[in-house]
Amino acid sequence: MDELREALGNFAFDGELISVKEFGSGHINKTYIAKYKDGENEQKYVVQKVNNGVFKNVDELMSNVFSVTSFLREKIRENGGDENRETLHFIRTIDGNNYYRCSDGSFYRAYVFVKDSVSFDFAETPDLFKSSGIAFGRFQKMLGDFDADSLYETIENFHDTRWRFENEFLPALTLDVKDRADSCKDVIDFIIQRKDKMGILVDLIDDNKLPLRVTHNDTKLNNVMFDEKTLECVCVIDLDTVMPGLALYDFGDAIRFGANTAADDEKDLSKVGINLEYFKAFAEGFLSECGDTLNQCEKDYLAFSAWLLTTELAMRFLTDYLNGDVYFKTNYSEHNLDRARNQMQLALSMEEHMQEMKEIINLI
Ligand code: ADP
Ligand code: GN1
Ligand code: MG
Repeated sequence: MDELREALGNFAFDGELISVKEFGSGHINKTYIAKYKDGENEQKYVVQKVNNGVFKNVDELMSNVFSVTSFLREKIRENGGDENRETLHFIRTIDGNNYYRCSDGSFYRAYVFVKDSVSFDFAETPDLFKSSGIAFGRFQKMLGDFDADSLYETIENFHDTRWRFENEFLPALTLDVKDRADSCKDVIDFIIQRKDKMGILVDLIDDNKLPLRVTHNDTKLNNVMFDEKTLECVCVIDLDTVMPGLALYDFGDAIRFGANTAADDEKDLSKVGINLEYFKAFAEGFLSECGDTLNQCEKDYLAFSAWLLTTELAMRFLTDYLNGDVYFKTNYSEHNLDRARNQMQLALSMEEHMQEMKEIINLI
């Protein structure tokens, strides 16, 4: 808490601090809401401790998010939108830096809380999920002419599933530092049996069939803020992994989170599966914004990408479980294994319904 107080004192916030509390359900950073009072006005700020184990180079990370948000602000203004609400608004430190380094070496950053907005861990209606599809599709479209070469790769090979298999999963399995491999043979076998399909998208990039674009890469439903009254999408947040990637990564990752019939750590696997109504709703929203910029190969692999990103995350959760839970935040010792099994079950359900998923896309 001392470091948090130290950080708060070093940002250029208006007014006096009234309260600060932990917030949100992200798996990576530690997020706080700080309320300030300036005369009659109350202002909420989001303050985050950046996970420096995950994001090794905070200068490069913050350079990316500042340049992307500056670019978006300009675009939103040109389109007649409200740039203070429709993209993240970062607060600099008193010294003018884009993050603060505490005396204990931890890193903090701050932004204005998107006014009158809420985020969701679960889409109660297909319409809400469709709206997140609009947000991510629009995000991608707006960044269509952003200079991809100016971005750093904040996490290397982030969605290179084959690279993760060879360089993360297999070494974790071989070392098995916590002696956990025997307890998760089902998921290990599931992953190994699907090894050959993991390289399909990266091979299509190498063959120049799939173009690299500036993409979000972490398109969970709770990375979109919605207007608390109208429930329309307002703003895409969590820009830490914005880097060159595939439109398919954004599509697939959003589906695996939002079109699961259960939460992504539900242990009762009979509740887990692909919700085709939600799949359709998201696809309609996403494609209504960026569909005309996608080439035929991208369209052909939309359904597959949902399967791939689900399988990739099953493997990432399993890898973290084998490594002793060093990457994702966990609430209990089997949490990562439960998540891995959940994603495995979802991927199996998608395998069963792949033809229907493809037909849904073809009819949009
Ligand atoms: P993580 O990388 O850990 O997922 P996020 O940046 O997604 O962290 O933030 C976690 C949660 O905090 C979000 O899901 C959202 O509910 C809330 N949040 C983050 N930034 C803002 C913001 N600018 N305005 C309002 N809420 C926010
Ligand atoms: C992490 O930060 P958050 O919770 O939005 C992760 C994603 C995973 C997701 C799984 C930088 O996202 O890649 O899909 O957890 N982000 C990073 O829930 O690894
Ligand atoms: Mg997040």
